[in-house]
Amino acid sequence: MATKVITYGTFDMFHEGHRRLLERARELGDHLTVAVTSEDYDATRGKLNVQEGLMQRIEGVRRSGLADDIIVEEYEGQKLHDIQSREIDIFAIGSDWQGRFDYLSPYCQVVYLDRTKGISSTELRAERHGTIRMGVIGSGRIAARFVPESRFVSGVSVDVVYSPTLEHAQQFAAAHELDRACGSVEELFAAVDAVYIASPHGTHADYVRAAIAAGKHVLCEKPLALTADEASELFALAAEAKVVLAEAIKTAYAPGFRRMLAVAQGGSIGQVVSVEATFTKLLRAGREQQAPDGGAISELGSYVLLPMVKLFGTEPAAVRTTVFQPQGAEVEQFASIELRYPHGVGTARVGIGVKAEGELVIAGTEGYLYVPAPWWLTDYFELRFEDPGKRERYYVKFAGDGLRYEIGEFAAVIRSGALTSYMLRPEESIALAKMVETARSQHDSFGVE
Ligand code: C2G
Repeated sequence: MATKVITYGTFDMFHEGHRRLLERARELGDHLTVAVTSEDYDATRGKLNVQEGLMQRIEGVRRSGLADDIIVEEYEGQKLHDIQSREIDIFAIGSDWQGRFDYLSPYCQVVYLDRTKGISSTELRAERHGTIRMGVIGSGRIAARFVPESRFVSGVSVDVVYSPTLEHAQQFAAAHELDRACGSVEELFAAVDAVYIASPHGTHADYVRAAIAAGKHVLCEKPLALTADEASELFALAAEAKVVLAEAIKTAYAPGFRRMLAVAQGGSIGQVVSVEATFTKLLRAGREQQAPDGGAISELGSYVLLPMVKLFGTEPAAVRTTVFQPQGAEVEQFASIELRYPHGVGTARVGIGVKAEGELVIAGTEGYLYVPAPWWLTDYFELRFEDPGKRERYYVKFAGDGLRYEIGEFAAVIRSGALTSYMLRPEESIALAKMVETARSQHDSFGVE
């Protein structure tokens, strides 16, 4: 009896990594079925930036000459159906999915094939079909979430990492199947088109300057800079060098948050008068608890100030901050930032040693918009009115942990040749830096005596 193998994928801009995967899948048996994802299915599973239509992607697979049969994957759960109805013996998939398809093992053999590392760096530039090669600076908590999320963005390939401690970079590269760990930033710059900076706050600006000087596009974790002057300088450098500089405030790029802003601005709640946003995280020990760059404001301020900037603008008439810093703590644990604008007020609360309800309330002259915690991962919100029976509910997909949306927009902006994104404009990032700087300077704390 012939051994039947099946594999699944988007196969956008069919490349060397895809070809090698199909070759090895084929060698596992006598007959290979390749299932190509439909546009709808990619949308529901949160795959972003797919460049080619279904027909073109099928054509790419067909031209490889490696598939005996090509089918379309249209819905969640289809794999189980295909395997049973087609009497499949082996399900093969790349190792970036390690463990994720073990649930199929009662029905067939599940094989994870090593993904091709650094595929885009081994191909000639012209042959890369516009794949954007990215490198990661930093190997900590956020960097670790970035790599798996990047795999959901078609046309982006994260292949290299740099960390001042080479051993950490090597461990990171091994854990995330990257091509290599770099011993210097220069080595990293030489291997990529763009960088993601996920290093400690105080080091962001220097890495951004170095990356821009090397002609690389930059996606930098928030806060991009801790002062408005520094943020302005960095955006000016990027504009001059004609590279994209984007601040990675993931909420700004999330479909639910953008939808929520559009509803708030669309007049359903009348004129917006008040915005209240809270974000707290219990971060016991670590860099966030250390002076001079840690503290609730620098850690979380960009998130809670974002809706203010989006709804009221970049220039508050006044900012007033009250912070709580217990004796013995190096940095503030909680802060309440009040902003006055010509047409409204904002209240932003942040905490790294305090837990509170992380909700967002946008009050207008006709009603209010309520986003339950965690509002910064917006996937649901409600419109509420004087009449409690009148309520409108909105559900918006938020896939994975949401980093893919900022990566997707960053790549789309690079590809389009534009240098900035309307989702978070340079002047908005600069305004956020200014608010964070002002709030931190108003550190007349009351604490435990
Ligand atoms: N792949 C690889 N090496 C690369 C890139 C991709 O081995 N450098 C593999 C992937 O692991 C996958 C296949 O090529 O097995 C297709 O990759 P994609 O087109 O990115 O599709 P993917 O999102 O992995 O879809 O139902 C869909 C499947 O779950 C996988």
